Amino acid sequence: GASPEDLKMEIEGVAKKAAMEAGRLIVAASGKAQNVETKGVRSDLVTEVDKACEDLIKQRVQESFPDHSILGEETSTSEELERLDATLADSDWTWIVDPIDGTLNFVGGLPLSVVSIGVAKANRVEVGVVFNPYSGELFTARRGEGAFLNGERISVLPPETELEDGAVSVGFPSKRPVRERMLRGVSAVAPHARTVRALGTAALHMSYVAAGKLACFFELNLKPWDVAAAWLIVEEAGGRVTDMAGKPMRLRAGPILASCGGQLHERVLSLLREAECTGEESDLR
Ligand code: 2AM
Ligand code: CA
Ligand code: CA
Ligand code: CA
Repeated sequence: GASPEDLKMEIEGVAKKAAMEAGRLIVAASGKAQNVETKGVRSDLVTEVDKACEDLIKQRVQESFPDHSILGEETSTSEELERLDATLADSDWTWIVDPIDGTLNFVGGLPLSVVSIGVAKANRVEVGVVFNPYSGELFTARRGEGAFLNGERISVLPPETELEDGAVSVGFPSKRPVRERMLRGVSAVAPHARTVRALGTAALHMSYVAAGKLACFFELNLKPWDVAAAWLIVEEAGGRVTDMAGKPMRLRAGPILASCGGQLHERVLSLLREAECTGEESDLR
């Protein structure tokens, strides 16, 4: 029979292929989406391409692993989300899929979106794949095996990196009160950083932290599919991922700080604490 390592390699192979297939749909339709719907908040959009990519990935998973579960942004119910930590406590493999991370960029025709596929067992992400179809950047990780960009080993910036020498990246949540809280955090951290970037995709920010291209990333109110894959990629690249109060990350996500670790992580946490930008339970709803 196949060893657990063989199974993880097989999962990674299927995830890579599915992400690259979805990536072709994304690039072909970038800036040309026809059916753009809002999901509650006016800036929270979904297109027929988000749905087509999610369907395609689900189909590829079902073909190869019919007994695996799938939690996708555009098809999961809020109940499935609430139960996430509990359902994954058993031994099921669960694919956590964001078919397009960066939908607002996709709709606006900005070439910055990725496909994010994290595959978890018993509450832990074991395989992570993030694919940027515009650049061809493919970030991958298997637990315990390191993190890779197009097959080359990557690592975060050295942990002794100072905030003054690091590029900070952030995202802006769609709900207004949460965005205002986020802006307080950005105001507190930005004056100390080398520079600040906001690329519109949490999974790409985190992957760039893993590759040492950005020192850190923080954002309130993220969802499991935004972070599952890149969480593992950052940790396998030697980085640190916590919530914005410094507590351990959970798969249900929420506020995230991903960084190269060390003093930079602690410094950003303390600036966020002073600015009262650490996330609240109500943000998750
Ligand atoms: P999306 O493009 O898949 O929706 C941008 O700041 C980041 O936040 C993106 O990763 C984006 O993912 C995510 N995002 C956008 N709207 C969100 C919402 N309502 N809740 C949680 N995350 C959201
Ligand atoms: Ca979305
Ligand atoms: Ca997303
Ligand atoms: Ca999405």
